[in-house]
Amino acid sequence: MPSWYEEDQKSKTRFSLVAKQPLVSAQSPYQKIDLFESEQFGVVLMLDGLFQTSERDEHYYHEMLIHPVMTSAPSIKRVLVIGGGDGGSIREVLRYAEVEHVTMCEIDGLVIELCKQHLASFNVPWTDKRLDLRVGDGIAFMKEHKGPLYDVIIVDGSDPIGPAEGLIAESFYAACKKCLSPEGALVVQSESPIVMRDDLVRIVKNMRTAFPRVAPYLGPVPIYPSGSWSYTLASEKLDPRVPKPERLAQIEPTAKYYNRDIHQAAFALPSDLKRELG
Ligand code: SPD
Repeated sequence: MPSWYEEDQKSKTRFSLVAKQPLVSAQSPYQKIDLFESEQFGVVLMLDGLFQTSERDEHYYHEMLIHPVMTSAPSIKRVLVIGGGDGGSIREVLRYAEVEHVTMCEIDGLVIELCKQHLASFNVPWTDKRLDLRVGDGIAFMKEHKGPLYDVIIVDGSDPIGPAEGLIAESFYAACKKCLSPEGALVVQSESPIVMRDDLVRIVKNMRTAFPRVAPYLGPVPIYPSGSWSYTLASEKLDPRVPKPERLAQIEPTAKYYNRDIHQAAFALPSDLKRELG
């Protein structure tokens, strides 16, 4: 009998992947963690019944979450990643020679440990000297942070249900702004523009309460509901559609999905979404 793993989206739609072999099913203090070897996407990570990442499609998500902001921000010396326990986001951030310091704050240490074991193919440079890895609540970290400001903040959170709901609140974006340098930029994953459009619209509206420039953009992620995903980049005045050639030159030769043309095209939005966002 094939074993199916199913993501139920608010009891309106279900998306499924068939497993060759279950690997782990664990309950951490924060969430249910499942890892399984799928037929088509290699090892897949699920949290609380929602697909997070897979060996075969992770590059679509991580390259598009990270590179538009990292190639366009004025400075990328100090970077903060909230969430991202599988390590794909910090791997992409650490590709840039200009990056001097990365803080990663992930709430669930068990996610990190299990991903190190079962998603070793992500090749995350966990021992890079520039990385300051913290296990803790990203919302509290942001509110309590008193140290040097960050040039870039990246929110690689789970879907905004339960504890992750705080990651899309107006107060969270205000806290991000306080931790950013005046020319800094924030980028967040902002859900499916098709089946979670209400969430995307709410995220953009909440970000606009803290930042004058808010730019959503799109890309494919095959294992996420609807296959189409959004990200939103916010700043005081950055035009994120213009990547810096010297940064692109560090990334394009090895990227699987991201390049300059994809970067620029990603900011083109469907007409109905443009109207909805106002
Ligand atoms: N529906 C999935 C949203 C997941 C966003 N985070 C994924 C973590 C990958 N690093």
